Parts: sequence; C-alpha cells; structure tokens
Amino acid sequence: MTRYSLFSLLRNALNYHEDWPRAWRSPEPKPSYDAVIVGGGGHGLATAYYLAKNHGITNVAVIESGWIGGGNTGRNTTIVRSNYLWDESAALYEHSLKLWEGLSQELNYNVMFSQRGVINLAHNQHDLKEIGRRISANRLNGVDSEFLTPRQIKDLVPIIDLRAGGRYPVLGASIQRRGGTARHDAVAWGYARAADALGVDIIQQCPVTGFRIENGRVSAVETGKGTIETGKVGLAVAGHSSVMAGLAGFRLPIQSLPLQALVSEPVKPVLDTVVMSGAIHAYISQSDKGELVIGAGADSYIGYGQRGSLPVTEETLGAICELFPMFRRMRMLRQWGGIVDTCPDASPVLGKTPVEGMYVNGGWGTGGFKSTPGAGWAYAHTIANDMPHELNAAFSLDRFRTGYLIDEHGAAAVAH
Ligand code: FAD
Ligand code: PYC
Repeated sequence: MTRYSLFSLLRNALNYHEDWPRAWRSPEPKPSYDAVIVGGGGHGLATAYYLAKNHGITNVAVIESGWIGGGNTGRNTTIVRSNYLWDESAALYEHSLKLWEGLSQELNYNVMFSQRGVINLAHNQHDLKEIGRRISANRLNGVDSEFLTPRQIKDLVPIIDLRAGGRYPVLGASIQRRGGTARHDAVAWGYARAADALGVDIIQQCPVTGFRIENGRVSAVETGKGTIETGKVGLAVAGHSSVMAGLAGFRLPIQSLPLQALVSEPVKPVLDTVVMSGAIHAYISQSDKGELVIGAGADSYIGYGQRGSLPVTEETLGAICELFPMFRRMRMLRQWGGIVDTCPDASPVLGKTPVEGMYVNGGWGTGGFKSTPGAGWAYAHTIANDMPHELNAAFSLDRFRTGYLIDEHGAAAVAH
C-alpha cells in the first residue's frame, strides 16, 4: 500500500464517509421512458445496463419496490457454473460464464468472482450415469467438465468422508473448474453504478401496482410514485413473476417456492471449492469471511414466506454432517429464504409475452444468479429489437404450447 492510499484510507475511515459521492443517483421518476424495467435485482439492473451500453437506449428506468439487490440477488448462495445438459442451456449459461470472467473489468467494480471449481457428487449408479451423460454433453458444447474418481475428490476435498456414514457413499463426481462463486451484492451495486453512469434512472421504494394496456399493447406502468408512460416493459421480478403477469392479464407456467440457505460461524479456511449433491439436496462452500455457506432443496409447497421450512433445514444439515463429520460441532449463525419461480422443465422464460411491448425474464428457479450477466445481455437485445436473440429464442413461453421443453432437472440440481 502506498503512503497516499494509506493516508486516504485513514482519512475516509475517520470522516464517517462524509462528502462521499453517491454510487448512483436517487431520482424521482420522469413522466415517460423509452423502457421501464420492473425489478432492481441483478437481472433488472444488468438488463438496463446492456440496454444503454449495447443498444444506446438510455432513457430507461429500473423500478424497485424495495431496495436494489434486496430480493434473491442478495439471498442466494452465489454459485456460478454453466454445466447444463441441453445445447440451448449450455449456450446461454456459457455466454453468461464468459461475461462473469470479465465482469469486474467491464463494470470497474470488484464482483469477487472466484473460479474455485464446482463439484457435483454422485452417490449411486443413477447419479453416475446422469453426471457422465452431462459431462459428455458439456464437452460437445465446449463447456469444461471432467469426471473425478473418489480418490481425486479426496485429493481436492480432504475433509470429505467418502463413506458419508454409509448413507450417501460417494462414487464419483463431475467438476467444472471454471465455475465458482461471486459476491452477490457487488453484482447489483456494480451494474447499478454502471447503468446510472449511462443515464439509467434507478427508482427504489416504488412498487409497480398495475399496467395500462390498450388494444393488447402496454402503454404505461402504474407505480407507488404515479403513472409512467412507456411502450416497453421488461419484467424481472424473480419470485413475483406470476403476480406481475396477473396484473397484466396473462398466466405463466410458474410455481413460486421458498428456497433456503444458512451460514455458520466463521472458521479458518478448510474448503476451497464448492461441493454440491443433487441427490441429497445439499451443497456447501466457504466464504471469504470463513463462514460455511450451506444450501438446501426448495420447500415442496408453494409459498411467499422468505424463510424455508425446518424439516428441510434438518435434512440438509444431517446430510452435510455425514459428508463432513468435522462440521458436526459448527454453529449456524443465520438462516433465510427467498422465493424461487420454477417452471415445469426447470428452465427459465426469457422473451416476449402475450402483451405487446411487455417482456418476461423469470422462472430461473434455484439457479438464476449465475445467469445474471448473460440473461441481462440477451434480455436487453430482446427488448431493444422486439425479438429474442438466438441465445434466448428457445426459452420462449411458446415452448409450453409446442412441447419443445428444455428439461434441466438434472443440472438444476438442488431444488427440483
Ligand atoms: P431478484 O434479485 O429477486 O430481483 C427481483 C426484484 O423485483 C426484487 O428486488 C423485488 O423487490 C422486485 N419486485 C418484486 N415485485 C415488484 C413490484 N411489484 N414492483 C417493483 N419491484 C418488484 N442461483 C444461482 O445461480 N446460484 C446459486 O447458488 C443460487 N442460490 C440460491 C439460494 C437461495 C436461498 C435462493 C433463494 C436463490 C438462489 N439462486 C441461486 C437463485 C437466484 O438467487 C435467482 O435466480 C436470481 O438471483 C434472480 O435474480 P433477479 O434479479 O431476477 O431477482
Ligand atoms: O444453480 O448451481 C446452482 C445452485 C446452487 C445452489 C442453488 N442453486
């Protein structure tokens, strides 16, 4: 650290952040915009950023009912990977992973993307076959993916018990070494600052309460701060997609389920990769602060409580303790939940709606954090051109009519 930066750090530590410039403005909404994005999570903010940056559409508002990043963006366990089965998914998630790889530079904001590898365990013959099939499909699509023997798993994760108490013996695993984790809040803040700098208005504490739709086309958004005229509306509200669709008069093939996570007290570094098990609905990584970040399966019933139920917590922690006996004495500090909108094929909807000028980005289920840059990029293209990019064309609502579903239950892993 230079003498100047040490001095500046000390000065800023002592002046209680006085006179620090705001990272983004806090404007009142204008009477009209070229495009309005509903939802100030990572997806909404990324969409606004790419609308401005890639398509020159800067007269854009992001309308957020609470605070930016306060939804699932700030509640997820930050796993990023692209090892999905089908060509369409591999293309979209891999595009996103490539954007992650340059995101801190792109936004000039450290999103702490850490490519520490993501391991998916196999506990039985069925898991081995599913993993083997997916590794082959990934490689055909240019997505890095490898098989690990139990011995190789033990070398990478010495603290794992491969017998897992005899209940969940580990027979092998896949690894995507380019996968990893990122700092979730930083993703929202980085996109917000960059979008704001390009002229996007970010309006918080402003719920969207309805839409004006005339002759099948959207013409205005009703909000807690009045009516905003616009010909283009991009929905990006994660767990509230069907609520928004209801306000606009159409239905989505989506179920909203609570999904929970937990963090432990912090300990010294013991785990430098991400370990997931789809079969036992549990996964774990260690944060930079030293906390174990643990996740679970979704509740099996629809709900809007941001908690997650106790039986799921118990089942997950039981499984984690059998895989990692040394964690049995760890104490959990916090548990929380978010609402995940889930489609029947475990793939998202990213495209047009029956209302002209209205678009939907939703149904990412348990796995939409990793797609934040890629989905925002493709969604911005869709909104700007009133047609999907080839990356998201297959993720239309129409697939539930034609039957061209994209079944990613295996890759979606924890919660389906
Ligand atoms: P959000 O961040 O939820 O943003 C939507 C915003 O819309 C919210 O801020 C909300 O306040 C706002 N909104 C809602 N209604 C209105 C309204 N009427 N008016 C205005 N604004 C409104 N994905 C992964 O890839 N990896 C993971 O490891 C992972 N782990 C997860 C763990 C948990 C516990 C949970 C809950 C989810 C996890 N996910 C994970 C999924 C991921 O978090 C989401 O898919 C993703 O964050 C969705 O981003 P978003 O920007 O669409 O949604
Ligand atoms: O999609 O990789 C994922 C994931 C992990 C935990 C929750 N979702």
